[in-house]
Amino acid sequence: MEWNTGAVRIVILAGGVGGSKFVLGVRRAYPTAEVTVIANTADDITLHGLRICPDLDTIMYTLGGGGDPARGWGREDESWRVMEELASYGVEPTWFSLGDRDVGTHLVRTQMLNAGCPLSEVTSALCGRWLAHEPRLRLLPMTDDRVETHVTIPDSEALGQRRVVHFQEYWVRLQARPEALAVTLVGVESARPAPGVIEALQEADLILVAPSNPVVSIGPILAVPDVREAMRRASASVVGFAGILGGSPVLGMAHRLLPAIGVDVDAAAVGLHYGARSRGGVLDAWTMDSADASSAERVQQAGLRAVVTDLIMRDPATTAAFVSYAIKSATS
Ligand code: FO1
Repeated sequence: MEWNTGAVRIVILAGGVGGSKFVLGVRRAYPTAEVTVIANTADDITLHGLRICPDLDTIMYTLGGGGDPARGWGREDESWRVMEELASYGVEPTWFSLGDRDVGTHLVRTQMLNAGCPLSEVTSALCGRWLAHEPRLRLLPMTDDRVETHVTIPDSEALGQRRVVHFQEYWVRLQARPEALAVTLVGVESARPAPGVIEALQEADLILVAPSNPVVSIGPILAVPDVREAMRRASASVVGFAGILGGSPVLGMAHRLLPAIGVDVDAAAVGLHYGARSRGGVLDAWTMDSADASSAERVQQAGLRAVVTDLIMRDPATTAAFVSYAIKSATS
């Protein structure tokens, strides 16, 4: 299929920081495509009375040109006066830094949620500001229902005991240092796909799984009931991209979480974890970096088309290059 003609419909499953870079590349590679991003919401957290949606905001800010390129999350040209005031009041937690401009987003979202607006409507309203210049780009939360990733870790106070922390505490306050004994997606069993999610997957010409964290970014999206089934039934080709390169994550800390779900920190292992549609999984093709070329055979034997290329997302043009190469290779 010629992907660069007219309104090809591309659906991307993505997390936050890595996901945003990937979406920028897809947008660059297919400027005329209708792109729907289905974003992870299990990172979401309520702090200081505000509902914070890191992956939605990171994608929204990055695609909208308002993100901080150095941090990869939050707003550019940020200030931290609100956090300074909270700290002066001795209010906890201070380990999760909310920039003053970012607080504006959380105030609008929290106000709309409290007025009864579902998260998908809130997201659409916020994107009215950020993505007005991108009419062919739609950002959907995976679900409007509350799902939160919790991590079980050893209790440093009581030997042999365990305790459970919110993903953000594990990731930001604890810097993913403790061993992740288990990862639980609280509420996912009763979550329903957000409006438009299933339809987008059914109508897609191409479905892409971004090189986001397989455990806490892509995992929750696939765990929302009916999403896996919609991907397996989709008429589109489903192409996944490894975020692990040569045995370690390109960015983030997937290596601290993959062991908790019994998956090796290895590009091929993640592809096999998602699985080939012909074997009950969700992928048709799995793209790995040249550093993992030796694993291509193993990926093919698992029923997947193995694509090997340079997967480092240095900038949108580089990402666009490997995305279009992978899609041509996977669908020809
Ligand atoms: N990451 C950090 O490492 N430290 C922070 O203080 C922090 C604050 C923060 C605030 C809003 C937001 O949207 C994201 C934020 N992040 C922070 C990043 C966040 O933990 C990650 O983007 C995702 O949750 C993981 O993909």
